[in-house]
Amino acid sequence: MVALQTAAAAGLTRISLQSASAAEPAVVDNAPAIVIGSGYGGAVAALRLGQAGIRTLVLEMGRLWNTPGSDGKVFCTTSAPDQRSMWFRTRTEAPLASFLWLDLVNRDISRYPGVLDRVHFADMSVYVGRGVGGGSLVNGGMAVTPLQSYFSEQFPTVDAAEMYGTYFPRARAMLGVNTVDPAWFESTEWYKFTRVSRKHAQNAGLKTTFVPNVYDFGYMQREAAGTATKSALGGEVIYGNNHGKRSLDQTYLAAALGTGNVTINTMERVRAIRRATDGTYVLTADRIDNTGAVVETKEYGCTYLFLGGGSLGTSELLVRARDTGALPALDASVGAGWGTNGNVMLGRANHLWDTVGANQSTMPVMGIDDWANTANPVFAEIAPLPMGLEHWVSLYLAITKNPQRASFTYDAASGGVRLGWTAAQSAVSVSMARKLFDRINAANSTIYRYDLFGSSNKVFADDFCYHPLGGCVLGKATDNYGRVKGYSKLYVTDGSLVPGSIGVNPFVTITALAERTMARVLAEDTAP
Ligand code: FAE
Repeated sequence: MVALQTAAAAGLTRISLQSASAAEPAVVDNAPAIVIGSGYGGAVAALRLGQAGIRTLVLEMGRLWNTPGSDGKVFCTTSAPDQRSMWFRTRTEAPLASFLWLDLVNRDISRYPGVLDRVHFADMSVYVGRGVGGGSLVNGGMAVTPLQSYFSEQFPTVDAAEMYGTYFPRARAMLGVNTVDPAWFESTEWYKFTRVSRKHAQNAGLKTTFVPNVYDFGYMQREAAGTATKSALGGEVIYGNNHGKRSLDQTYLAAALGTGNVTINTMERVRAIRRATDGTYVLTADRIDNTGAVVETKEYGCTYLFLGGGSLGTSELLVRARDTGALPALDASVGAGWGTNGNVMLGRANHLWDTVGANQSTMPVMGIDDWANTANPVFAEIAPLPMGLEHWVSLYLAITKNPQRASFTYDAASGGVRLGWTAAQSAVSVSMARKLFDRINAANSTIYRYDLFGSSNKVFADDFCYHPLGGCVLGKATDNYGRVKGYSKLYVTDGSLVPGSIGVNPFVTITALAERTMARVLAEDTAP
C-alpha cells in the first residue's frame, strides 16, 4: 500500500478511483493497450507495457485497498470479519466452516465489494481475490518455483532453461521473495505447528522442505518481538494483510503506476469483448457501486488487449466471446484444460502431548515433498490454523497430481459459464492425499479430524480450491507465448495458461510465464 500511495503522492500515478455515486452516460475511452484484471498476469503486463512507453489502462472489478475503515484498518481481521471480508455476501464463507462441528467461524456481514470471493459452480467452488492486486491480497504468499522436470512435463514446448535462467529469477526478484531465518524458525513459538507436522512427516519417512514467501520475514520477527503491529502473527491472511505482505499493489503495480503510463480503473467489470472493423478491440465494462449496482456501462477501445482476469475471469470472457459469436474464430480449446492443481485440504488430530501452539503465523513456510513418489505424487503445504487457543490440529493443503481436467461452457440463459468439474474428479485428489496422510497417521498413531468442514464428518475438503488453473492453455488456445489463436494483438497472461496442474503453489509460475510473454510481445508485436 505504502509504495502505491507514495507513487500517487509523487504525482506519478493516474490511478482512477472514480466516484460511484451517480450514473453517467456511457463513454468511449481509447487506450493503445488495455489489461483486464490486476492480479499476477495483469500486473506484469501493466508494468512491462508502461516501461515500454505504451499508454495502458487496467480495468479491475474490485476496489483499491488503501483506505482505512472506522477501526483504522484497511482490511478486517479474520476472527471478526465484516463487510470488507467477502465479495457481496451476507455471510462469510471461510474454507474451514466449523470447529468441533460448530459453526463458530462464519459471521453475518453486509453486502459490499469485499476482498475474497468464493465462486460457486455445480461441484466445485473457487476462492479468488478481488481488488487491485487480485489473489496477492488474500493468498498465503508461498512463492514456490516448480520442479524443472514437472514444469517441462506441463509445458513441453517452453524453453525450460530460459525460464529457470531468466524468467523465474526475474519474477522472484520483482515479487520480493524471501525466506524465513532457519534459526528463528526453529526457536519461535509461532512456527511450532510447522515443526510438529515436520516431525510427524519425518516419522513416516517423508521429506520436508522450506518454501519461500513474499511476506517480509524481517517484519514478522519484529511482530514477534512486539516492536511492529501484528499482521501474520495477528491472524490476518484470507481477508487481507494490513502489514508485512508484499502484495502486487506494493511491487509490480506500484512500479507500473510509477512509469506514468499506466492508469487503473477500479470497480469496473468487463463483460464483453468484440472486434471493430478496423481490427481494434472494443470492451463493454460495467462500473459498479458499493452495493453491486451497475451505475454506468462504458465502452473502451484498444489496439492491444491483455487478459489477466485469472483462470475464471479470462476463461469466462473468452468462452462468452466465442460462443456469442463476438470472437467466433477463437479456438475450440478455449474453456478447456481446467484443473484444481489437485487441491485438497485436511486436518489431523494430534496427541495431547503434541501441542501445536495457540500462537501460529498465518504464512506457511514448509511443505511435505513427496512429489518424487511416482506412484502417488503429492506436495502438501503445512498450513496454519490460528485460533488463539491450543486445538491439537495439524492442517494441510495437499497439492496432488490429479490428471482430471474440466471445461467451461457458455450458458446462454444466464450469460455466464458453467464448469464441468465433477465430484468424481475431486475424489481422485482425495484418494492421493489419503494415501500420503494414512502413512503419516499410521507412523504417529494419529487420526483425521472430522469436525472442520461442516456437519457431515467430512475429512477431506475437496469441494473448493485455491489454485484454479487452465481454461486458455498455453500452446493450445494460444500460441507458445500466450497470443490467442484466431486473433492478432490479443494475449493471455494469467493462470488460465497453466494446464490444470503445476505441482506447487502457482503464482511464481504465473508471474514468470507472464514475464516471458511480455518480453516476446514487446520485442515482436509492438514495434512501430
Ligand atoms: P488473479 O490473481 O486471480 O487476478 C485476477 C484479477 O482480475 C482479480 O483482481 C479479479 O478481480 C480481476 N477480474 C476478473 N475478471 C474480471 C473482469 N471481467 N473485469 C475486470 N476485472 C476482472 O489471477 N498461490 C501461491 O502461489 N501461493 C500461495 O500461498 C497461495 N495461497 C492462496 C490462498 C488463497 C486463500 C487463495 C484464494 C489463493 C492462493 N493462491 C496461492 C493462488 C494465487 O493467489 C492465484 O494462483 C493467483 O492469484 C492467480 O493469478 P492470476 O493472475 O491468474
